[in-house]
Amino acid sequence: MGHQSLILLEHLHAQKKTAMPADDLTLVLGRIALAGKLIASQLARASIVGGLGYSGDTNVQGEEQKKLDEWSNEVFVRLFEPCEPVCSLISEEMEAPKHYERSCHSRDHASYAILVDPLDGSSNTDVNGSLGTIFSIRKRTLRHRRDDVKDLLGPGSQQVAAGYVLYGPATQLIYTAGAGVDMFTFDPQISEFVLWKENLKMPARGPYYSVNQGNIAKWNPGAQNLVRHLTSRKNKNTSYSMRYSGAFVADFHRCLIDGGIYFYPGEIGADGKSKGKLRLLYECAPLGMVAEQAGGRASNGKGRILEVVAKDIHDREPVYIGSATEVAMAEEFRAEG
Ligand code: FDP
Repeated sequence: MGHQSLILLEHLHAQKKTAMPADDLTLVLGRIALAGKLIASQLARASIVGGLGYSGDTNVQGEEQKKLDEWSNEVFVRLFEPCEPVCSLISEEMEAPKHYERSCHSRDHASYAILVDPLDGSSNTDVNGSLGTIFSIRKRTLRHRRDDVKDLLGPGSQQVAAGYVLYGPATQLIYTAGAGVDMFTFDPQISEFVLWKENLKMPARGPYYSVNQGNIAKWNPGAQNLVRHLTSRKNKNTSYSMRYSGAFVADFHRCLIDGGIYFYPGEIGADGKSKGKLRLLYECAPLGMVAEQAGGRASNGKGRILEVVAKDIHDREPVYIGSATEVAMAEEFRAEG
């Protein structure tokens, strides 16, 4: 078989210093890994089992849902039913949180909420492009009032673990529990996630920027000037290549490995999305935690994403994320306009 690396479960058992007790982390990440395997397999078969296209429904933010969005959400809802450490699940696809029947205070130790974007980059489903799942794990502190989710709106620095699954040519699981970033690749021959890189560090600067430049006319002047700078070709510090996949997870993953910046700025104008498009709790904050744990940065253009407090579970936030050099550059341009 030729495997010398640890599989996910062995790696989790060997963990010592994490922000979440090892037993709880093992149970929750085990469920996420299982969801990742199921979603990867469904993505591979969707075109031959009628699983592509729109479902006819819209989500809470008024976006048309793909059949695969709904299917992936259902996978999470079902898989966490028997996962005792998790008492609440918040998803991009559901208007209201799902609280499982067990109560949050029945355990001797902490209970958690999982916040998830089950299928990120869903415009890629029908064209066999890369997609992802993003997850964030937070401790529940209002344990006697599980319907009140105020305790989950605090800054992203309160996350105890976060990460994503990337569905590309390979399926990979990347997570942090506050002690560095570890990466696993799914090996279909043994149906396990196998450790690929431990304590990964993001390059301090990189050659790429990722943004939907088709929207440039709608952005704030700071973001427009940032792109002018990145493409001005005056010297090697202003000569970047653009890569944009249409999936935040895939573009962030490139930054993590090769360095660079992904951004989704706020828009100006009466009908503009002043906070951009990405959701704070289940997109920006979790990938922000991964970025910081890998030595990178995540900003809303003005300051650290992990310090932003949400008003509502579905809040959006502008995001500039990736290598420290390029994120600092983005903040400088944003400060000017
Ligand atoms: P999608 O709506 O297709 O799920 O999460 C939002 C997101 O994808 C990101 O993954 C992606 O980077 C971005 O939106 C794409 O939006 P644009 O089409 O506006 O570029």
